[in-house]
Amino acid sequence: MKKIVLFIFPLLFLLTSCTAAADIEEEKNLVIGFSQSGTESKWRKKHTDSIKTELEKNNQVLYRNGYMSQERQIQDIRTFIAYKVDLIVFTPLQEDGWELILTEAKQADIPVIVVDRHISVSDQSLYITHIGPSFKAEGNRGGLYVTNHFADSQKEEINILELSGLPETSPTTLRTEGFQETISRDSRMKIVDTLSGDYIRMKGKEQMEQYIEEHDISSIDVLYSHNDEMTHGALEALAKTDVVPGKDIIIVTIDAQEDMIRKLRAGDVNCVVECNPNAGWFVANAIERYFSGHELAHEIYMPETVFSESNLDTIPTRNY
Ligand code: GZL
Repeated sequence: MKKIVLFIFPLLFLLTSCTAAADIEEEKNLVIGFSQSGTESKWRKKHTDSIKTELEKNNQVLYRNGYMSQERQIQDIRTFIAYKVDLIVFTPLQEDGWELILTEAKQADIPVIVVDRHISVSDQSLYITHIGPSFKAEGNRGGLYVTNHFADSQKEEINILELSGLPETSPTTLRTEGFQETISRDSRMKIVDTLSGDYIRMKGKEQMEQYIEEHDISSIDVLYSHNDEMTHGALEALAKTDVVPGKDIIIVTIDAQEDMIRKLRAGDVNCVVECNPNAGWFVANAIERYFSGHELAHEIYMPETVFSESNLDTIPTRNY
C-alpha cells in the first residue's frame, strides 16, 4: 500500500505541475504581429524596443519595420493576417489610408491595437484601442513655456518659426493646434513661417539652411520644433550664423531624447517637451486585459511632462 502512495503522489504532483506549466506556456503562445512605421529617430527606436521587449516576455512577436512607407506597412499587416496572428499592434506612419487593410484584419477576426499616431477611419470598430501621447497637450506645454518666457518682455512683436513634422500625421497636426491655442493668449505672438522637416534631422537642417539663406534669421525670436531630431539639424544650421541659440532665439523642442537634454543643460535650447516612447507596458497591459475579457477604453493616454531650466535637477535618465 505504502509503495502505491509513494508512487501515485509524485505522479499526481508531476501531472498537475505539468498542467500548470502548460498553462503558463499557453499564456506565452500569443502570436502578435507588430508593424512599426520606421526608425527615423532615437525616440522611434526606443518606442520599438519598449514594445518588443515587453511583448516578448509572454508572447511570440513578429516584428516588421515599415521604413516610413505606408505601402510596406499595409503589406506587413497583410502578412500578419496570412499568418493568422492572434493580434496586431501597429504604429501608423500617417493618418489616412488604413480602412481596407484593417477591414481585412477584422474579417479575419484579428483584433488591432493602434499605438502612437492616430488613424482616421469611419468604422471605429476596426481597432480595439489607441495607446499614445496627447500630442495637443505637448503643443500646449511648448506654447505655455513661450508665453511665460515673454510675459515680462517689452517686445511689441514676437516672431515664431515653426519646424513641423511629417504632414498629415496626428502629432504634427495636434502639436501645431496645441501650440497655436496657447500662444494665441498673447497677441504679440505670431508664427511667421512654418518649415516641414518630416521628423528627420537632415531635412530639418536643410529647411533651416534654406530659410537662413532667404530670410533675416535675426528677426526670429522663437523656434518651435516638433521633434528633437529636426532641432539637432536646425542647431547645425544656426551654428553657421552669429545667432546664439537659447539666447538670441528661444528654442522649444519635443521628444526629450538624452542628446537634447544635454543641449538643454548647456543652454542651447530652452524647453524640452517630453514625448513618452515607453509604450511597452501599456500595450502589454491592454493585450492582457483584452484577452481576459475586459472592455478597453478606446483611447489610452500615456503620462508625459516638460523640462526646462526650472527643473533640470529632476530630469530622469532618458535611455533614448
Ligand atoms: C510622436 C511620434 C513622433 C516623434 C518623432 O509620438 O510619432 O515621430 O515625436 C517621431 O521623433 O519621428
